[in-house]
Amino acid sequence: MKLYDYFRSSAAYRVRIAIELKGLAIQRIPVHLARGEQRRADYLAKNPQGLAPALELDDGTILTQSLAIIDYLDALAPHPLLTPKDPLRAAKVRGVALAIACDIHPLNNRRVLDYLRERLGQDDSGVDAWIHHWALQGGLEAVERLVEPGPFCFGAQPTLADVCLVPQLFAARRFSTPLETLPKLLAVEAHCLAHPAFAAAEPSRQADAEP
Ligand SMILES: N[C@@H](CCC(=O)N[C@@H](CS)C(=O)NCC(=O)O)C(=O)O
Repeated sequence: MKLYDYFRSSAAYRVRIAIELKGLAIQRIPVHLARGEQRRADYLAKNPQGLAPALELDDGTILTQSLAIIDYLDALAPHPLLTPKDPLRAAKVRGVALAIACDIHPLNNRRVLDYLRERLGQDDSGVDAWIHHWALQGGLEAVERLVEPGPFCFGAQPTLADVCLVPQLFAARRFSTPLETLPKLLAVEAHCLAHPAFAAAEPSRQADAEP
């Protein structure tokens, strides 16, 4: 299998964490988002959304969307299972994962920020205000209230919620979003980053990493 990846992509980072937790050997193919490689015809033929990540299976089938890819990996390699079997726990874990992946992350995506700058004429301070507002209010500040006693988001084992949280906090730091209102999430993040699988998936540890 091949993962179309970019070291700084938080959606791809989610998949890298899942791969590392499950101990899978998957080749990484970097797609340089800052240089626009996601919009090249050869990549669009694989992922018509022009987004990273995408997972190419050995028979050439392409899977898109990080959470769909992680669900597939959970079915393929269920140890550890990232979405618990128990329906109530699964719904809670998905609630946090989807809050991050559907309601927070898309608003700080590259193409959205480019649109704010290039089409709506926002300067850096306007774009920063947008990023910080949507990351925190009704975003990570709500997630702070949804997580349960740790050390992970939902107890003693990592789940899809942690897999989504750690990359979103990485993105928040990259955008200099103030995080002091999120003590529980920062404690979960510290615990995750001490785990070898989370550490191996960190952007700075990837072969395509740049300063
Ligand atoms: N919902 C998608 C989001 C994918 C996504 O937005 N990826 C970003 C990087 S984190 C991307 O490729 N951005 C390129 C762009 O906006 O042009 C997923 O979970 O896979």
